[in-house]
Amino acid sequence: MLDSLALAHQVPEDWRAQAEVFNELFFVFLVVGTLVGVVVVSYTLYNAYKNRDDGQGREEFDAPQLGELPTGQEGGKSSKLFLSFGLSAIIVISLVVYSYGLLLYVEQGPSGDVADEQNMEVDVTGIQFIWQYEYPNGVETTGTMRVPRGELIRLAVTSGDVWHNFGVPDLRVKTDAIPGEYSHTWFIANETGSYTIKCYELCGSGHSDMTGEIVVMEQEEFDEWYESAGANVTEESTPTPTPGGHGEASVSTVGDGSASAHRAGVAAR
Ligand SMILES: [Cu+2]
Repeated sequence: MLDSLALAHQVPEDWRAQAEVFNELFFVFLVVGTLVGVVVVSYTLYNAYKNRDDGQGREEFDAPQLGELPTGQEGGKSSKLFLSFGLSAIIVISLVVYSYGLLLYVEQGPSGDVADEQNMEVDVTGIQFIWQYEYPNGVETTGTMRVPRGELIRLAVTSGDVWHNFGVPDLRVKTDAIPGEYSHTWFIANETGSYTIKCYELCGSGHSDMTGEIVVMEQEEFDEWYESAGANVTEESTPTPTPGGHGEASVSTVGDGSASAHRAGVAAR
């Protein structure tokens, strides 16, 4: 809760990290569950005390027999029944609607013009037993994914061999990595530092070593790294022109084009 206040100046107000959403869900369910529990247990104890056997016996009390439904003795019992069913229904339906709305947000991520422009999409590929990343400018890294703080990062996750599952517990991010398919997820890391990536699908003998790291950097620091890494890519991947004239690398062209398009939005902030 405090975190989200402190971060309000960095990202549009309706952008919330998945971790914040899940923390809120947990908090709301904890509070509502506790309140309902306290009311139910207190009311039960109160009635147990009020109707205790004090040796004086209430002769007019016509206790229901086994298999017989209580009819309501001193009136008002059926309205209590309706009240308790009604309240339960209201609480349960409200929770369902509320969590469904939040889970839709978790599925799709922040939307709107700002989110469409200010994001960076990283392709993630799981291969026995490493994680590889490809940035919009063509930079490819293995193991460590560098991202700027407070930025919307969209991930397109796939696999190069068997089923894997890309998960970052501290960012509450987890999605399948399946050959021939892309699973989409996203995250916003609001603090610099390092977050551990693990594989959550038993994928072979090296499964437990299939870890990686997300390094969250300050924007300027990231830009510096990104640009220098991008410059290397262009140099390295441009093949020496051959006499045949087919040497213009499509890799570097694609890299430059899509990279500047993506990064333009990010840099414009
Ligand atoms: Cu794996």
